[in-house]
Amino acid sequence: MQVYIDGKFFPQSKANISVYDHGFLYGDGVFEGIRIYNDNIFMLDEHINRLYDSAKAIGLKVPLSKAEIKDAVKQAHKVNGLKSGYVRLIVTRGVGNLGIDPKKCPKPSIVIIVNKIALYPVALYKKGMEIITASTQRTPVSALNPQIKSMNYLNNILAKIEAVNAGANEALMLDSSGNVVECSGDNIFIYRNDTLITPTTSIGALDGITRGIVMKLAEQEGLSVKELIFSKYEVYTSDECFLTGTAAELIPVVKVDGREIGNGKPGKITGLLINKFRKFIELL
Ligand code: PXG
Repeated sequence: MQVYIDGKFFPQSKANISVYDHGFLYGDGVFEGIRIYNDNIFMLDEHINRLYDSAKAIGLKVPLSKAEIKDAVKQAHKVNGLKSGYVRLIVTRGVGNLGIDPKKCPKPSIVIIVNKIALYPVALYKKGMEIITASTQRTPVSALNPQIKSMNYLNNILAKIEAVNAGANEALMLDSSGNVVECSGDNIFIYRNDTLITPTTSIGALDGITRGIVMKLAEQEGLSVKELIFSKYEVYTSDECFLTGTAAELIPVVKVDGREIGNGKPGKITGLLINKFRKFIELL
């Protein structure tokens, strides 16, 4: 695969960045994970807008205009010729010295990786998956707002480690008040009292692009959709549960902390939304 770094393409083995890049030294940078479906870059405008918002929030000036960065992503897609796959778009603070001051990094870098994406095992999409609640809380909005899709994913990684150690597929993360926020790399939805519910982004969930699509598709289907603040109790007692994300797409959850959700099988509304999402992708 050919990797784009600051306007040039390099073979993967030669695609290097400096160890003095503050993205490497401090996780100082922002990124997007974007799908390629049917030779199309999925929701490119939405991802680029979120990338710019993330960059703005950390005081990082993206060295290309939105139109230029979209062109660069399209070029990286073309050069690599993948009809389906994944784009990792990264803007790092750039090379500085051994101090956190971003002023010491005069030139941010843009990296675009195109490759295949490893999904959850296919069987889980039919069978549904098991998640656990992590003891690691989601980073508070007042510390590092999770709306910023930053290169520092340690908070999520610590939760994921807990899930893997417990033999589960994903970790549910709560805020300091016990409110459900999201999973380590996916947004969460529950279906309860004939309503599709997802945590409000104001408590620290990423404003997921897949989440947004699912909310629209559900509304089109005439479902009641709400963004609310709720606890593990509402998850345990929900009729259905599923996760959404660029990597995960829509995946049913059938067990949370050992409690079966609904009848322990992927729910009807979940199935309906998975089908609607697949059709939405095919129409592109
Ligand atoms: N919450 C978090 C914390 C995420 O990292 C989502 C929600 C879903 O957002 P989108 O916009 O993708 O619907 C994410 C996204 C990976 C990978 O490599 C992770 C994500 C996306 C793409 C790849 O594990 N997470």
